[in-house]
Amino acid sequence: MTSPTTSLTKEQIAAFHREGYLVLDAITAQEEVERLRLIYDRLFSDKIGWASGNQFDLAGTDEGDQATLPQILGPSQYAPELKETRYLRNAQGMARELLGEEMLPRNGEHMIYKPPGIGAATPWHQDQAYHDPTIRAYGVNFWMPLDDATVESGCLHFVPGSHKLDVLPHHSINHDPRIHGLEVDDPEKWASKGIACPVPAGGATLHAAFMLHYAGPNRTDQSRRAYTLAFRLPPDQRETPIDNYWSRNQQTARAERAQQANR
Ligand SMILES: O=C(O)CCC(=O)C(=O)O
Repeated sequence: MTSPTTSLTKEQIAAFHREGYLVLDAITAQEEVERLRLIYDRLFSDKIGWASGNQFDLAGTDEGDQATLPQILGPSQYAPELKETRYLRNAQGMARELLGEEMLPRNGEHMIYKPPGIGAATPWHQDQAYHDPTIRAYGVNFWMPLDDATVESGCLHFVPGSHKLDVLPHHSINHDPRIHGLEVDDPEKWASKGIACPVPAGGATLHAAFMLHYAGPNRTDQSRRAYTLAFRLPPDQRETPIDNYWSRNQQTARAERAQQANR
């Protein structure tokens, strides 16, 4: 069995900065993957975080019973044991190797689940399209599947070098402002340049903050569970904010629940 990677080689660091992504066979131990699957399944089956808008359907309007792309933001606030994982320790160390000592101590995290047979595609997008349009925040996302991620089950695809682009225009999935998930405009242009990155359970892909990426639908009868950790450098203020009309125009049930919860 492959041992977990705890640090990156010089070649991997150079490849990350050149291409914008890396693939690792193992970032944590299989025993931890097994423990994480139990926590993950509980969070989704109990709809933890739904009332506060932290759990929602990334590809839908939250109206039906069955979400096709459920996502949880900040899962460790509901399962504090997630703050003590080997995955987090290893990712933190490698993120520091990539970003340097300036890296912010607090990391972001989310989980995206593609249920067997019905898990929807995560369209081509840049993570920065979701974020504050007044700043430029460089960083790295670690994406660890808890099941072997294949092209058929929804592994990530990247466009090499696209992390050097600024934020491109995006729109809500299906051009429906009730849907939280974003898609870059003209996705076909990028799809033809995408490289699929299958990765075993407990392995990881790493991608830079502006990277164009995609994950296909889950066409298998197995779950595709994935857990993302995000590390950032202190942001630069932009002279001119991005016009992120795609987020301003959204009216999602998730945002409505978050507002209610904060009242
Ligand atoms: O898990 C997925 O389907 C997409 C993940 C992703 O886009 C991310 O974590 O940045």
